[in-house]
Amino acid sequence: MPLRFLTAGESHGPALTAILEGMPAGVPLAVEAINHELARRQVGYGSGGRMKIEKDTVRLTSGVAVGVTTGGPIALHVENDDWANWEGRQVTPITRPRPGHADLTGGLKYGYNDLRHALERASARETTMRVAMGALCKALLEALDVTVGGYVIVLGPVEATIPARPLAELVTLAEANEMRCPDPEAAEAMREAVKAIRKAQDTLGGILEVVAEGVPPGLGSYVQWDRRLEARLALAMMSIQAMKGVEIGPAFRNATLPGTEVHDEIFMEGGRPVRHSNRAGGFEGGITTGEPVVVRAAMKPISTILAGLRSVDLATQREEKTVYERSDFTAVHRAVVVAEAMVAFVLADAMLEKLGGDSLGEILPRLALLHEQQAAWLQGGVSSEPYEWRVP
Ligand code: EPS
Repeated sequence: MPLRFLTAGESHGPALTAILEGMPAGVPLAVEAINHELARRQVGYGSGGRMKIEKDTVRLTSGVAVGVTTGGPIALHVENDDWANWEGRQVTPITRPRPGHADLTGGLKYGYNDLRHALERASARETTMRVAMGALCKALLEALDVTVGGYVIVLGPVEATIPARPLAELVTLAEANEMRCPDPEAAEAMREAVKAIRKAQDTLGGILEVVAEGVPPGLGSYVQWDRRLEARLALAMMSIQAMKGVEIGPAFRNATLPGTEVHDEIFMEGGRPVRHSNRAGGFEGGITTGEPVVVRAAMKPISTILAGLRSVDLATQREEKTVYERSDFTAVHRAVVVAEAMVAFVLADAMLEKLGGDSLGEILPRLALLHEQQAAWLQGGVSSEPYEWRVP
């Protein structure tokens, strides 16, 4: 795996850290672009009080010089502004695990005497660093003509109708409202649903979609289970806090239809094979087809619930309702930015694996050559001449 990253930090600790290793040299990088992504992750109707405290901005301390990457590990640092409210504070231990959160499983696993330690690291605060890291991957992808964008398609009971438009237009539509949904009518209904759920002291989940355009055919492989790029995308999506389901394209709907209505037929146009549909979500045999990559993820409702849920107090051994400190009512719109970052990471990694190279200058001609070779193969790489099958 050419690219890898680690994050560190607690939700209410002093700061968050990430290291991205394997980025080639010579990739233009603007701190403003990273901060722009961080700011996108912070907005969405139905956020709790924490987002009013934080103003996430990144400090790059390694791997970048004079606006371009050096090829060295890139270290990223974001301060938690909320730390000022926690440092030296007398904290009440959390003794009633919230159903759906990592409180009970974390406690059982690590033997904490305060369940707070589980939430500190399990918290989606960590996704700040995924987004900062993902902005670096997006910069590499941009240089390779790959665009990644996302939006909300379902929020609680509201399902959007996504217009058949290019990704850039869908993203512009989505970014124009607080629900990050490209269907303005559905966005309004989603907003109302969040308003109602807030009043009911409850929470909502939903489904988001991330699309990548410009991905060349031939990334990933069927030859080994862990080289199927779809599988790597699924891992990346499922690694995001609160995600409980993933599909490539409309996979779950495809499962209900006959094959003739699912598979994307191939036509010859302008001397090359083309598709008129992309129900495969950009993959066949674990390999990219050259059509847009489409990944969807289902997010469960936030598990910190104002009305409380039935649980047990592990200090008294009695059944009690959970205690509410502070949280979001929904975070699907904000999770879109995190999902984009993870898709960007997987695709940047797959591009580097396919193309190799230590600098952008080395990689760009390899990408041009890949396109040339694929075009040449389509024109004469396959022969109808019979031959004798042997295993030497
Ligand atoms: C989170 C709980 C909330 C969210 C947090 C994730 O934080 P707090 O407990 O401080 O109110 O705001 O998300 C973020 C801080 C963030 O940056 O997205 C949780 O328990 O997972």
